[in-house]
Amino acid sequence: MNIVRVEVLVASPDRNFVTLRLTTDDGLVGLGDGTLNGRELAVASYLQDHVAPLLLNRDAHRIEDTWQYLYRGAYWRRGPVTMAAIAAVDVALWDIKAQAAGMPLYQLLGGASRNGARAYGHASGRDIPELFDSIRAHQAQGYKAIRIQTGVPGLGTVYGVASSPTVGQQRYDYEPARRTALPVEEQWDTPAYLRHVPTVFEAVRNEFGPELTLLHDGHHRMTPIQAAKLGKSLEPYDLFWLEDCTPGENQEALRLVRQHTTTPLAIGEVFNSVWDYQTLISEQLIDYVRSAVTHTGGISGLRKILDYAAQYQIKSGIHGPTDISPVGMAAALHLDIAIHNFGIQEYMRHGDATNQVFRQSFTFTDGYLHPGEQPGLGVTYDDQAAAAHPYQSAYLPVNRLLDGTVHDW
Ligand code: CS2
Ligand code: MG
Repeated sequence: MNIVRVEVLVASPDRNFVTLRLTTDDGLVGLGDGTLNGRELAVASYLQDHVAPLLLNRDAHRIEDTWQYLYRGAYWRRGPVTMAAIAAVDVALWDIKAQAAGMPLYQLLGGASRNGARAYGHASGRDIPELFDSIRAHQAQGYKAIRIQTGVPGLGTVYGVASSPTVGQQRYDYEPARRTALPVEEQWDTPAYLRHVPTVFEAVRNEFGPELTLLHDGHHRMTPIQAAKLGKSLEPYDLFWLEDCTPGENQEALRLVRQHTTTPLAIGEVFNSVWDYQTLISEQLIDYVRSAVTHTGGISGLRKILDYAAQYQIKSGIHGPTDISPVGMAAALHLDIAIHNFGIQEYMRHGDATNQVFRQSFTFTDGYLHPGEQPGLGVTYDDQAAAAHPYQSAYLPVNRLLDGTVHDW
C-alpha cells in the first residue's frame, strides 16, 4: 500500500491550521495535524519542501520505519518545527492503517482501557464574579474538571482570561479577535499574581465546594522559589494540578518546587521529545505529561514518552487547546482511551468554522470524551469549507514586566 499523493493544507477557520493529507494507491486517505501556533508556515514548508518528496511511493504501513527515517535522516535532532512535521506524517499513517484494518485507531493501540476520557475545560474571568459565571457555564456543558484563570488586580489583560465576557462563549485564545500585524503586548507582575491567586481559589472552593476538580496554569512565569511558594499556598484548595509553573526548558527547576509542595505538577506543552522529560520522569519531579500528539512526533512519539512515564506512576494530561486541530485532538483521544496511565484530557472546544472544515466523530458526554467507532481517526477534511478561510498571519502575545522587561509568556 504505497503513498501516491501528499497534500499540505493550510486554512484558517477561526484560526490557522496545517493539515497533511496522504492518499494511498488503494484510495485510503489519512490526515495528520502539523499546526504550530504562530509559526504555522514553517511547518507547512518543512512538509511541502523537505518531507513530501520522501513520502511518495513509500509503503504507508511502515509507520515506525518512516518515523525513524524522518527523525534520524534529518540529522538535526528534535525542535518544534521538525517534530510537528513528523507528527503530521505519523498520525496520517496511523489513520490510514486503522482504516485499512477497518477499526477505530484505539483498537490498534491496544484496545479500550476505559469507557471515556475525562476532560477539563477553561473557565476564566476578569474578576471573581465573571469567573463564577464561566465555571457555571462549563458545568452546564457537562465539565466535571475545570481550569481557572483570572485577571490580576492592577494588570491589564493577562494570559488565559477571556476578553469577551459573554457567558458560554468565553475564550482567551488570540484568534480571530486579536489578529494584529504585530504581537499584542501584555503586562505582568509576579508578586501581584502570587498575592491574588490563593484568594481566587479560596473563593471558588467556598462557592463550589470540595468536589469540583480544579486546575491552574502558571504559563512558565515564575522562578523556582516563586513556584514553590504558589504550590504551597494552594495546597488547602486541593488542585488536580499546577501547570507550567516554571520555564519548561530547565528540568532541574522542578526539584526545588517539589521539595516544598505536594501540589501536583504538570508540564510539557512546549516539549517535543522524550529527552525533554528525562530528568522530570526518572526523578519523579512531575505528576502529569502535558505534551500534544501534534508537537511530539505524533502517536509514535508521544506513546514512547507516556510508556516511560507509566513506569513512575506519572500520568497523561494531553495538550488540547484550540490550536491543536480536530485531527490532533482525535489522535489524542484514541491514545487516551487505549493507554493505562491516562490522567485527564484538555478540551477547549473548537468554533463552528473549524468544525465545518474538520468533520469529526468524537463525542463529549457528561464530562467524558470518546473518539467514536469510525475506522481510522474519525475525522474528514472538507476542502470546500476550507477554501472560504485562507491563511492569515497571526501572532501569539508577548509579555513584559511593569518596567518593560520582556518576560516569559
Ligand atoms: C495553554 C495553551 O492549553 C494550555 O494549557 O497553555 O493555550 C497555549 O498557550 C497555547 O497552546 C499556545 O499555542
Ligand atoms: Mg498550558
